[in-house]
Amino acid sequence: MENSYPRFTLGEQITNEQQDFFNKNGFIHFKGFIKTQTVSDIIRASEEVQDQWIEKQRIKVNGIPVKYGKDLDGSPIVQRFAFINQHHDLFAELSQDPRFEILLKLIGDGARLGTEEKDGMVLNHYVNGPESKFTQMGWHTDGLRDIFLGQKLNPMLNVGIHLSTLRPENGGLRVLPGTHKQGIYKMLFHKRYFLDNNADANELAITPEAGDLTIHDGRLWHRVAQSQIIGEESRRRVIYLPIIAGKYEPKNENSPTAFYQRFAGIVK
Ligand SMILES: O=C(O)CCC(=O)C(=O)O
Ligand SMILES: [Fe+2]
Repeated sequence: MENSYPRFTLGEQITNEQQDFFNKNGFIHFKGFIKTQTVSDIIRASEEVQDQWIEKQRIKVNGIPVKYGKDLDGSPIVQRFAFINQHHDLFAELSQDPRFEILLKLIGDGARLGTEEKDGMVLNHYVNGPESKFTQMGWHTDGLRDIFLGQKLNPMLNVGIHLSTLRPENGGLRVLPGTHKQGIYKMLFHKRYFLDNNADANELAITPEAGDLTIHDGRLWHRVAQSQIIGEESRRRVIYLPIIAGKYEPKNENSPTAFYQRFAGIVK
């Protein structure tokens, strides 16, 4: 498994070098987007939302199922929060960081942050312990859901804000660089969606420090590898926020749960 790739610094605008790297590889990694203190504040805020959702036994947010699991001590936790930006001021503020405007340019004109669309701002929390179920995610592209919904495949990028520092043995995001340019057939059939958890000889391990930001193209094949470490050191939290183009389709509490969301629930 390859693990060397450049880290960039986000400035006032995307440089030609950054744009070229992103166009060629379908992902890019920026160091130090948020400070250590902010990372801690965000984690604490997610625990506040978690307490409320557990208390209210919230099953869905805007039609998107809340994913529950067990922590190392057996206590209930939320492992996938959708639209977390609509449930805590800190996440709402994070989604309004003006630096996202710079990132929108990666996709071209007419792009926006999907704060009210798709799954909004998502927070994933993985932990590898005796009762864990949500420890990995099989190979997939994020854009497939548009095809499932019978829609045109609109340009889509996924911005990741990483809240945990990872080494390759911690598992985490694995990408197949360049696969965003392989056309619709490969996008549909390159691997078995969500069922294939095997390492690929060409995969690259994304190894962020807490506070780093990554972006991947919606057509890029990727997976989440299971941590080889068990226990507290396996804990991993990451936020995703989509950059989208095309028709504006906000969701609300009456939004239906789509078929692909049950399919996408195949995670172990
Ligand atoms: O947890 C991650 O880093 C990636 C998750 C992911 O690929 C997804 O939710 O679509
Ligand atoms: Fe994904």
